[in-house]
Amino acid sequence: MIFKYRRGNPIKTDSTVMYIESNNELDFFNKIIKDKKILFDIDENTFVYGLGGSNRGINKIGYTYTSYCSDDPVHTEDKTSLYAAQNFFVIKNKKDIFGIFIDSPSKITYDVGFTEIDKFNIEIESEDYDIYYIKSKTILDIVKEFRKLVGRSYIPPRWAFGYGQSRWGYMNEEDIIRVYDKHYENNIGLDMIYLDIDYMDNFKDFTINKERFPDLEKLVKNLKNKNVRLIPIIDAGVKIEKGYDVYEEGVKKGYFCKDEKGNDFVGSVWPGLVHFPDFLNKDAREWFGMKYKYLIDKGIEGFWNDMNEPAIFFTDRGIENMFSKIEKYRGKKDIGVFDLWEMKDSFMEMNNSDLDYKKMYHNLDGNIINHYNVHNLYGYNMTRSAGEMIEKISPEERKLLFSRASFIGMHRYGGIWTGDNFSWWSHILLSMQQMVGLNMCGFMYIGSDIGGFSGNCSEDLMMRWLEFATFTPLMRNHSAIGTRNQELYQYKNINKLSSIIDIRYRLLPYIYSTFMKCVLRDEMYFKPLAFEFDDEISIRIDDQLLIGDEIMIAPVYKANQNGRIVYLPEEMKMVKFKESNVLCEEILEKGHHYIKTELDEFCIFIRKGKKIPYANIAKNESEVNFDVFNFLGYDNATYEYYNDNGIVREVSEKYIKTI
Ligand code: MIG
Repeated sequence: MIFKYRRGNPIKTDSTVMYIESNNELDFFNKIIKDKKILFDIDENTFVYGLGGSNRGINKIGYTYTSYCSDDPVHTEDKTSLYAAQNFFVIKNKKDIFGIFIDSPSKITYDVGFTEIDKFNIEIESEDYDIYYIKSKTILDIVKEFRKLVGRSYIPPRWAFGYGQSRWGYMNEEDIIRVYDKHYENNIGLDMIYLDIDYMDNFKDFTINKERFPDLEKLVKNLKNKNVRLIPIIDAGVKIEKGYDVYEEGVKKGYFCKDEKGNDFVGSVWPGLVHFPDFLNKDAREWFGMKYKYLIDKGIEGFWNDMNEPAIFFTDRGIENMFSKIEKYRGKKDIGVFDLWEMKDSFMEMNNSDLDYKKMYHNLDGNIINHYNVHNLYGYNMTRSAGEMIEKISPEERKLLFSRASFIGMHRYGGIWTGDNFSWWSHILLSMQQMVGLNMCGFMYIGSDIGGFSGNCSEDLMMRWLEFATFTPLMRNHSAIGTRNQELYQYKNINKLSSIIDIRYRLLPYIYSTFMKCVLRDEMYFKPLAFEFDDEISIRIDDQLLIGDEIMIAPVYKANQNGRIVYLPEEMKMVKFKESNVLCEEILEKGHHYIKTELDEFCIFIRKGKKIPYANIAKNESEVNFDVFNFLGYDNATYEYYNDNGIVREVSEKYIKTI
């Protein structure tokens, strides 16, 4: 059952696809809502799950989170906002279980037992919002009802479940060809190579640097013949440059965000000075989305949308403010530490500043709206713009699309990656935990930069990271310019690394089939044990995940380990992989086990009475045999197998066969 409470006149977000009549008289709402505040009592038996890809653990209790899409590349434990704003969560305690979805683009703060250990306080900045209260028997049923409310999740082409290699700093055609050749020579599976901002001409969207990529179309074709796709990045900001068509059209048609004087708002990002397309304006959305055709016409079949919080490095205002603060210190001999801090702050305050966001305006259905109030809708609508138009351009075939910033609603148009993580062991765990909240909020095609974006990745970290990422729908190795090269062939034990990729391809029929069933039926791909088992141990486990209905994983995510303790909530069959093959299988009883896994070994645990498809080794998706394979797991089990041609947009039960 879904109930809705409406306060005032909320800005429309298009997050939901179902109309629900509001019922403000409901007792439940009157108990929890006080103006702009919502309050729940919590105790040591309360669990709060959800809030998308927010920071920290699977159970959100113990910290505060702010929904405010933020370009923050340092995901330490103290951070309250990352790139996304996803306002759905489930509360479970001994007496009750329900879901809450706050449909509002406003900044929203969740204080989950942080300030007061027994209170979960929510504060919505805006006066106007919708709140949905979802009541059902289990967490999974609540998630299902919620997902019906917000609509079916985006599905990429099947090849996008292959392995992808990315790095900021592949400068030209030669670099890309080298990446391909090295994977080929070293027998490393590969489906995608990503183009970061360097392929563009001066960081201008929908342009190609002709010196670096003299014939992109040919490069795309050659790689496609080898079953590898090139996936370019698109940034939100449009360079201000006379003669550049995207800029000139946008200005002429009035499709850019405005400043308070009604001029096109100016910020600075990679291309230098830019305007920001007004993605809240439907016409601007159509216009920008159609620009992707330029690259699609060159054979491109997928994109990643970046910088769409939107990130702003600085504006005139920030620069002015900085000079006005530091000017007075010029020539002064006795600068104190507070002075120094003021100077420093005036620099630090420049990027992604609310003071700038508050000077930006949108045109939403003819209403002029301050950006600050709809900030969380920006990245969502950039990806919606691309998703809607790509579907027009290619109605029959799915294309790959994922984004950095997001909001619920965007899950219908694209996937996401979790942004700029670090080459830290703790970020394997963070990534595992983020997957759960994201799935709850409808984001199914998800993954994190494997090996870590910032910092330098060691071979053992890469190995363990891959072992987890073998199971994430988006499996992409990505890193920042200036960091240690972390393509798998850069390390000593290339074979050990590539054999993990081999397992990914052997499991592809399972991973894809599970993904498709979850999208079709509004189920979760990644689940914590607590969503299916209610024993006292299972409900506290936050470093093991169930996948679909058949398996559990318990990745090693710490340095210098040759195994870990794994909890089995019921009897399961452990299958250990090594050197591209099954090393051993063993039925294990319910309870704790120390599972030994050397660096190049990892396990799945198949649930009692289940089996999963297991294909031959392939080096890319097109080599995978989706019709003929073996099984892993329990004899006499059956499996519901989803198998289509990997590209049709239609999703249907008819593609499922019990085998
Ligand atoms: O300011 O395009 O998160 O994946 O490599 C950094 C360069 C801009 C941030 C993205 C990252 C990408 C990088 N971008």
